[in-house]
Amino acid sequence: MKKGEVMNSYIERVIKEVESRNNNQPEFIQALKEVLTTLEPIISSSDKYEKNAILERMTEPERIIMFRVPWVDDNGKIQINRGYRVQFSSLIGPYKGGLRFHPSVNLSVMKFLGFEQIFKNALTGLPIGGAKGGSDFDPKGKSDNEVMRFCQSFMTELYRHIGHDVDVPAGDIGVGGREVGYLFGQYKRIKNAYEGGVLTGKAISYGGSLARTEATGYGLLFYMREMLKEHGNSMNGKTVTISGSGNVAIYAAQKATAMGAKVVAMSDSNGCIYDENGINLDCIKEIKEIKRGRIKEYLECNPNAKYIEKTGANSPIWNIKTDIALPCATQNELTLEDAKILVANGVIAVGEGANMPSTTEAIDYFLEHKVLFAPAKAANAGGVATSAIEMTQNSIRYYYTFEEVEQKLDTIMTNIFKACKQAADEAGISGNYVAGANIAAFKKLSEAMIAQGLV
Ligand code: NDP
Ligand code: 2IT
Repeated sequence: MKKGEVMNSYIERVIKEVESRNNNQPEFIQALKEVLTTLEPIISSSDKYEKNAILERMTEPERIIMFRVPWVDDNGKIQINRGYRVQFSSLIGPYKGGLRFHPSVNLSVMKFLGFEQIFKNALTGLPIGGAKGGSDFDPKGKSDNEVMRFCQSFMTELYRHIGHDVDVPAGDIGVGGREVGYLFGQYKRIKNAYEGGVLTGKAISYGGSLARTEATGYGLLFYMREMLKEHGNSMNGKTVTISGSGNVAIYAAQKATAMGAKVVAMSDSNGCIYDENGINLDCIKEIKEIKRGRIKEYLECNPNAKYIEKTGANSPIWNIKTDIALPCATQNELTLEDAKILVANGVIAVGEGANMPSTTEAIDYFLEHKVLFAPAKAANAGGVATSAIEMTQNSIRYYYTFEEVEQKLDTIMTNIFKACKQAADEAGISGNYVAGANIAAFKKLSEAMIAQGLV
C-alpha cells in the first residue's frame, strides 16, 4: 500500500476524530497521520487494537501543562511568555523529552514533538516515556542574564510537574548547556535536594554525560552507516549537505567527516554557506557555540566560500547538488519542491536529524524514487538515548568514559536500524524504514498499553 492511502476503517475513523478535535493543530495532525497511515499491516492483523482503543489513547496526551512565564528584561521592562509541558505518555518510563525555546512554539508544535517522542523513545529500547515542552521565548539577542531570569521563572512553575522518576526534560532548539544549567540551578534551589537525574544535557561538572552533546548528530551518522551498508554503500567519499548549524548539525557534520564524507554546505534560518573543499567545522563551532553569531560570518574564515541568502520560503541549501542530505534544523524545512530538486541532482540518501523536517509529500516522493530515507524518530533517537544513559549514570552515581558512552550509542543506533528493517521486511515493504520505525515502536507500545489495563 502506498503511504497516505488509508485502507483500514479503524485507522480512518481515529484520524477523522483526532482531526475534528484538534483542527487548529496542523503539525500535530501531520505527525499523527504520518504514523497512523503506516500502521495498516499491524492494525489489520488483530481486532485487539480497536477493542482496547489503542489508537485513541495513543493520540491523546496524558496531561498538558500550560503556564505564564513572567520575567524582567535588561531594561527593567516586564515580559510575559507562555510555557508548555506536554506529558504525552508514561507507558514505558518517566515522561522524557526536550524543551524548545523558539518564537514559533505553540500547542500544535509541542504536541507533534511529544507524539513523535513516544515512538522514538520506544525505539531506543530504554525505559523512557514521551514528552515535550518549551516556550515561545526567543533566546536570540538576549543577554546571559535575561536568559537566566527567564529560565528561573520557567522552572519556578515547571518544577512541581517534573522529577527524576516523573518527567525528565532536556534540550532542543534554543535550549543547550547554558539553559539546562540555569534550569537545574533553580530546580535544586526550590527542592533543596540534589536530584541529578531530573534534567539531562547537564554539563560534565555537575552530572552530565560525556558524549551527550555529540549524541544526536553522531547517532544520525551511525544510523546512516547501517542503512547505507544494508544497501551496499557507505559514507566514504560522499558529498553531504546539512541544514542547520546548531547542536545536531554540527556533530552530524563532525561524524560524517570522520566517516570519510565531505560536508560542503550548512545553514541557519537566514541562509546557507557552500564551501566546495569541505566546511571547516572549527569555524562553525566558534561562530555558533561561542559567539552565537550568524552563519554568514563563515566568510570571514574562508572568503572563497559562498553565502546564499534565503529569500523565499524554501531553504537554498536543497538546491546544492549532493549525495546525502541531512535536514537538521526544524520541522517542514524540506518540501516536495526541494525533494524534486534533490532527486533530480542525484541524491542517494536522506537522513532526518531534525524532528519532522520533511513534509509528508517530500517523504513520499523520496520513497517513490527509491531514495534511502532515514526517518527522524529512528535516526535522531541517539540524543534521547544518551539522555537515558545520563540518567543511568546519575542513578548509579558513576561516570562512563566518552568511549563507553559512544559505544553504547553506536549499539543502540545499530539496533534501531535492525528493528526498522525487520518490521519493514515482515510487513512486506522492505526498504521503507518510515513504516518500519512506526510499526516497530507501535508493537512495543501497544503491548505495554494492553498489559497495563485501561489507564
Ligand atoms: P539548535 O538550537 O542547537 O539549532 C537549531 C538550528 O536550526 C539553528 O541553526 C537554527 O538557525 C536552525 N533553525 C531553527 N529554527 C529554524 C527555522 N524555523 N527555520 C530555519 N532554521 C531554523 O537546535 P538543535 O540542533 O538541538 O535542534 C535541531 C533539530 O533537531 C530540531 O528539530 C530538534 O527538535 C531536533 N533534535 C534535537 C535533539 C537534541 O538532542 N538537541 C535530539 C533530536 C532531535 P537559527 O540560529 O537561524 O535559528
Ligand atoms: O527531540 C529529541 O529527541 C530531543 N530534543 C532530545 C530529548 C532528550 O530528552 O534528550
